[in-house]
Amino acid sequence: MSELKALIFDVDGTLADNEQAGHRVAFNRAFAESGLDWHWDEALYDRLLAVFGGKERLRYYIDDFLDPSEVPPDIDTFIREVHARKTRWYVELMKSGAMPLRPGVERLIREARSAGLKLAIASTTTLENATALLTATLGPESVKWFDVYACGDVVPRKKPAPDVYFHALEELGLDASECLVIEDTSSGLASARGAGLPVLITANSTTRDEDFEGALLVVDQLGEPGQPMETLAGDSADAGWADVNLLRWLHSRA
Ligand code: XBP
Repeated sequence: MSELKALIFDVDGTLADNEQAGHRVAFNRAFAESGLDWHWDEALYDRLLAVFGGKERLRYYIDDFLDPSEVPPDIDTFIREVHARKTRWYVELMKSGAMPLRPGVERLIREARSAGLKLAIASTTTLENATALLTATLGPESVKWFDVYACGDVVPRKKPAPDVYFHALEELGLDASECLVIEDTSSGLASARGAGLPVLITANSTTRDEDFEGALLVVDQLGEPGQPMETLAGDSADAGWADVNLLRWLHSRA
């Protein structure tokens, strides 16, 4: 394995637990603003998370959960407009400071920067949403800490297709063997593995029972001194938290 030169982070569920408390809330506000009586509760949203991407998720809901008589006429325009409203609500929510980063995320990002590693984002969500989360949690300067943003519609096929990770690698100018990905879902894992990338999984309450075969290590969070992570699969060398040394060691074994 080559030397580790970059960390590529997924956003939703990996940096923050923002699907239910962020994206779902923003969708519901966009529905109300659009004069729709739709409401996605937590249980329904868990099912809708099977499809990645907000616009794709809306289409899935319309196709599979609505009666044909309820389907709006110009569906492409409808989805684009509702999703644009949802993005505005999501950014507002982030600005209100409602969304903390998961344990260990800020520490690891700062350590990686000090160690001279490049940082990248590879996410299904929009660039606006990714930078709104970073700005709200780490400050506006943090947006520049990331060398590459591979986000949203930059590639036509979203995760679990590998396209977004191929795109991130091209923009980084690095080989897959020089990077490590941090993801939270089996679809994200499949996407990164499809691009030949080694993956550390930081599972969350929604994803912890998914199949993470092929990940270097599966933990329940990145951990902090005083708030150790739990190893769910793989060898963490008894580390209590994921730091650059642990990531280098994992990477060398990939
Ligand atoms: C997670 C997602 C996203 C968000 C919605 O992506 O599936 O679709 O739920 O985001 P990732 P948008 O794990 O790759 O960050 O509405 O902006 O598409």
